[in-house]
Amino acid sequence: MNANSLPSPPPTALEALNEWVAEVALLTQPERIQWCDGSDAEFDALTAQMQADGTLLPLNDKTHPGSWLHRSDPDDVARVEHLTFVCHEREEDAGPNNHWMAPAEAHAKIDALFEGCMRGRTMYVIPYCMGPIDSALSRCGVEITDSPYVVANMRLMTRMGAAALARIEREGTFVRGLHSTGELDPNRRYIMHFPAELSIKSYGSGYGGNALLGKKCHALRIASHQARSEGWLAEHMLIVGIENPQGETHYIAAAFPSACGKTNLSMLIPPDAYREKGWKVWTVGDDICWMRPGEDGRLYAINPEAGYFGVAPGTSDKSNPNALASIQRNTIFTNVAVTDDNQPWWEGLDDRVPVKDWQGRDFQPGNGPAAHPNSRFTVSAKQCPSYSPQAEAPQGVPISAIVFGGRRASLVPLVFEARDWTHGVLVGASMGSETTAAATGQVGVMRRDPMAMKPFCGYNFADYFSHWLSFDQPGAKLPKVFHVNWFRKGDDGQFLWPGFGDNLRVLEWMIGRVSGEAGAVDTPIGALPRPEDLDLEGVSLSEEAVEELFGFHREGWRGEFDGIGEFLGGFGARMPDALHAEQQRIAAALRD
Ligand code: GTP
Ligand code: SPV
Ligand code: MN
Repeated sequence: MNANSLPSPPPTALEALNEWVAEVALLTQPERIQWCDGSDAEFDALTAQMQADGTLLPLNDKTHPGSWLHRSDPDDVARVEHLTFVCHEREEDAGPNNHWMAPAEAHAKIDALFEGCMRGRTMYVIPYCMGPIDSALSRCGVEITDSPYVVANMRLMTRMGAAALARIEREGTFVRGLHSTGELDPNRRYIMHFPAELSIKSYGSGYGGNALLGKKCHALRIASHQARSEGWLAEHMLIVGIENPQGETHYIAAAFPSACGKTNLSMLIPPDAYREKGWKVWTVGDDICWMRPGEDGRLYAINPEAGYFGVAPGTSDKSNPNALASIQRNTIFTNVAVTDDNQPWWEGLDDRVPVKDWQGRDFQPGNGPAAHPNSRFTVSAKQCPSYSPQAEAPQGVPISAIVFGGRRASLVPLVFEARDWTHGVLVGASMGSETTAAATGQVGVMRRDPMAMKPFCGYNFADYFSHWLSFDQPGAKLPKVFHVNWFRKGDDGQFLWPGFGDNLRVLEWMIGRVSGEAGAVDTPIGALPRPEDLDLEGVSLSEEAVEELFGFHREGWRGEFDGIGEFLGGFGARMPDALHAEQQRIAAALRD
């Protein structure tokens, strides 16, 4: 194909976009080019085509109308952090937290893979907007891909099509994302980011965060870098509204690493006693949060996404009824198992036994889990019963509290509060968590995952922490900062805290701290509630559980702070002095 066979006239007058599309077509040599308009007709045609070629398998039409199963290549089931690069001119701008390649080298390497890769295939051009179309906080991009599965997922996950294109034409700037599934060979796979160019190139994977470029690649890696120069924050956070019985809603943003409970917390159903009193929970976002200071000095947040790409295993009527209700129709399931009547199934859903596992083999327990541990559902956020009426508000929602948390089997209590913003930034910067199936590699290994952004920060963490610190300005009304751990385990290896809906008890305490009503005791690591400061009525906790969840263990924290000091030291002189000072202040208090 050559530039002469582009559709004429092209559907946009934006020269920069047409030129880029022509350039990519020249490189990748597609059979044809389809500009996506985001319409129902387009979606229906794509899903019909994928159903015909086996990319999508229809599910039980009575129980799950308009829903499909997609089985990805067994070697392509999660993000690939070791193949993900952040390509600044200077390595130190990417920082020790990223894999780095010089931009020229990275372009050469990945362009060689793109050469002719779309021969015989359709190249889709997807204009999309991250955030409400009419919000000043939103940012647009265009993804070019040869995967109809990516197009269908982008339709559910973003505001995609004509309205986005109109905004792009008005603004003139957009993030350029080029994607091809390629041969799905893990040895010919790269996810490359060029923050200075606002561009992304992804080759050789069709899965989730590797391929839906609006999500982690744009809305976190590129956006975090852009946010630094523009004075805002792009974070791996859910946004949830908690409405108390008086009808006041507090919005909380929470950063937990991948597969550590964001979707669940964002859709929480209050325990019965809370519901009866009138508590309500509203979902604004389940994975990504963009926020910036408003005129009143508070941080205002939007969810740049329009759908959920949620972890299936563990999702049930008990753990997350809102998610389960959301995915009864118009949902794409990826790598789940199926039952004998062709319903999607995963571990933790219920006690039925599936007939086919995620690879389409007859299910045999000896083959491992029936659903892949990182199997997911893709669904429009609008289908969530708790979808917040404020989720589309162009000005965003004001944030009352920021929460950090990870999977920590030991030491870290259920909840504590940072004493001020600088301490809060340290709490975020020193987050640790056990790895999960959301990325390839070993599961259950404790690593530092600052602000849940280890895989997603598009620049040097030291600069990122400085940027966070810079929000502490005169006139700023910053949220309080907390740390939670839903994953504390007892000697028997069982979770000590019931989690899920009962997490509202902890959020209520936070809101009480914000309004100055809830009690706590000061410790060197921050303010901890006593068990009586939380409403624990109806929760049965052993004495051991109470001691572990609410206790402060000085010895263990000394070791933890040594580790934190070493971690900060790994960034050299770039690490802000204020964070070193904060770490030293607490380490000294722990020695007293
Ligand atoms: P990503 O989409 O990868 O960013 O994950 P996430 O942070 O949204 O995690 P999600 O809410 O999907 O939860 C991941 C897993 O943790 C699921 O298997 C949940 O059932 C489990 N989980 C979530 N919340 C809790 C909790 O409060 N307690 C316990 N024990 N498990 C939880
Ligand atoms: C995560 O891993 O944090 C996800 C899934 O939300 S992915 O889109 O693959 O990044
Ligand atoms: Mn995530």
